[in-house]
Parts: sequence; C-alpha cells; structure tokens
Amino acid sequence: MGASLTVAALPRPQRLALDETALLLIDMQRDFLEPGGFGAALGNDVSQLRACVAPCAKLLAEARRLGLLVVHTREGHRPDLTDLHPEKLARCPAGGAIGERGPMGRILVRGEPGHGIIPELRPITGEVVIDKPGKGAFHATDLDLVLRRAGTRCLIACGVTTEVCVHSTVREANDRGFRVLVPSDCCASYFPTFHQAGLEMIAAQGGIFGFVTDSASLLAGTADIPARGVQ
Ligand code: C5J
Repeated sequence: MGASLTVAALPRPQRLALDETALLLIDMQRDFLEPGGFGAALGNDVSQLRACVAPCAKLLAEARRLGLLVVHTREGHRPDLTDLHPEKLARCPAGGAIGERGPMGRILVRGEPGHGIIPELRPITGEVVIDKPGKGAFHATDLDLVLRRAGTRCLIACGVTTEVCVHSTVREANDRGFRVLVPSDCCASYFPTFHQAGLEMIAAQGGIFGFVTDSASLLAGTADIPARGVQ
C-alpha cells in the first residue's frame, strides 16, 4: 500500500492516499500575475496575487519529491482566436482585449510571453500542462481523461484566481466525483473579500464543493515520507 497522510482541513480532516492525489496549479501565468497582462488590462492590482507564489512553490517542490502527479493549467486562446467565444471577447476592455498586443505579447494568446507560467512555478519534464479556453479546467480539455488514466481521486487545487478559475475548476471536479482540497494560502484573488468568501463557500454545508486547508497543514505530515520523485 502506498503512503498516505491525514491533513487538517475544514470542515473536517482529510486522509490522502498519495498515489491517488494530484497537485493542480491553476493559471499561474504571467498574464494574471505580472503587470501588462490580462489581469492588469481588466483594471486589477496584480500585486494582490503575489502572496500565493511562495506557498505554491513549496508545495510544488514537495509534490515533486513525493512523485505526485503535477498538472499545470493555462487559460488562453489559439492565435486565430477560433476558440474565443464572442461573449468572452465582448466583456474585454477597449485597448486590453484578448488577442490585442500588450507589453507581454498578444493578451491571453497561446505561445505569447504573457501566456507562460511564471518562472517560480515553471513545469518540468513529465508534468502535464493543460491549455484551456475557459475558466473551468475541465471545459473543452482532456483533464478528466488525464486524471482518470493516472488513477487520481483527490486533487489539491492551487492557483489564481480563487473565485474565478480555481472555483470553476473545483466545482467541475466535485461534480465529476473528485475530492478537492484547496490550500487557502496557495490561491489568491485581486479582491481579498472574494478570496475569503470563495474559500468559505467551498467548505460550507459539510464541504459542499470540497475542503479548505493550508500549505503548512499539507506539509506537516510529509517530511517522514521517503522521496519517490524528482529531487
Ligand atoms: C480570470 C482566472 N480571473 N484564471 N481567470 O479571468 O481566474
């Protein structure tokens, strides 16, 4: 039997079998976290998202050490924008629309510098990268297939932003029968009140969408588990 650990969480502690657990890093892209990208074009203070980078990096390093399946997602569109719904485009600000040129290349377009994952969390060989056109990571992607093929039953969902792409993905995962843990310090929002409310919604009503924990609680039980992955 593989290693497992018990994690303090709301509304109740969770036991995780590491062989059945994946770390999901949602949209930790320059377009959301750095000035000059999509997040900034929408009028947001992108510095609000920086606090979650170091905790994500710690979890990522431990997930690699333990050999967990690591999945990164990136929100973005094909260069010809054929996967960009007109409704989504219509809600972009003038001068900062998806596909327009900005300081980090064309906004939210695959292959452009802004679409890339921030250097601190850059994927390594063997990790899965899912390109998604929507907010939820299961919509119009093969994420479900990848997770089921790997025997994943439980997700640790991190990333930005808490109430948009993290929440959409947590809800989709929950409906597909995955158990989801969200470490509160490993996700962030441009709006601190939305971050807080988003987390509360997940754990409310007996864990209606999943469970809320933090990186320290996740890491507390792993030090004694021998390495199985990349060092
Ligand atoms: C947003 C995301 N906020 N990754 N995308 O538009 O949360």
